[in-house]
Amino acid sequence: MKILQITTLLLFSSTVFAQVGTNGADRNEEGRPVKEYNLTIEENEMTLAGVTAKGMTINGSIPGSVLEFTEGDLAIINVTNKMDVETSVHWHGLILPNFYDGVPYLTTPPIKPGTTFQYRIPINQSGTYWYHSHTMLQEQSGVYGSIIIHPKEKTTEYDKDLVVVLSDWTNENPMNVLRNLKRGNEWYQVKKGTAVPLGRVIKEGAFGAQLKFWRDRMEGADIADIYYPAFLTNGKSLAEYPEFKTGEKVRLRFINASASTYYWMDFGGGNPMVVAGDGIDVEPVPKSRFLFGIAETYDVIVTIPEGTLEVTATAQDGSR
Ligand SMILES: [Cu+2]
Repeated sequence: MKILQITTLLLFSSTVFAQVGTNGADRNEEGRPVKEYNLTIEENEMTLAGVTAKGMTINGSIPGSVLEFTEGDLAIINVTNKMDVETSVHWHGLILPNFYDGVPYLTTPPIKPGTTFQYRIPINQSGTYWYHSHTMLQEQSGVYGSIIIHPKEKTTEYDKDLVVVLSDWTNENPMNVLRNLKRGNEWYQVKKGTAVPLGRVIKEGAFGAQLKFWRDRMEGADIADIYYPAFLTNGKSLAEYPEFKTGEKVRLRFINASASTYYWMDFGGGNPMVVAGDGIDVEPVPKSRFLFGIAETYDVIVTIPEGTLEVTATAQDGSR
């Protein structure tokens, strides 16, 4: 069995991405091929990686649909808001008319409950990008998805594509998370087991440092502020792709759609070559370990070995 296995470690869950209503044949007045997608955002209770929370889904899933285009297309994206709060979609990394940038009250009107907003974006670039809500803390609740844009002429040799969206998932109301952070208490450190009892601080002779931390309102272990009960790879704790064959070159399009998590990416083989960063082609560079920041994208071509290739994403604070 040759399996490409990507894991953020934890239990299990459902839903990958689904593509919707595409239309490759039509052309607009300028002669651009028109590619149209319909995205519906609604509130759904979701169990992801064994953790159930009130989520916000796109076409019923987290992450939302993969939007696939070719450079030169006209993207028409109809976003319907079936929630009882307003929403928005920002197209992260796309070069587009300002009016469609999706920042509510700044560039684009918010999408009111029960309405549909149509985005019309001429696609003038290629690469791996993503989209997310730009309203309140909706991104943490699940309003994000991926964008793939193929170049007019192929710039890189590979056999297949796979989008890999990483994200963090909490069963807390994101507003409560923010409130806890603003209070500057140690709630999440206690949950992670990184809070140090005062007795030990004094015993180690670190009381002065602790006083300074308190004065600065800093937590003791501050690599990551929030405790997450789950991290997701395409909506799962363990995502497996048995469809790839030994010797195939697969372009993994990694997107860090987390609200608050950096990951260490580790490749257990496959001669990983980084070929793009944030959508832009780079001189291919071999890398089997790198730190993956929030909102970044990296394209990595791997060669499927005999057996299983495992890629691991570990939260920077080591919590999962
Ligand atoms: Cu963004």
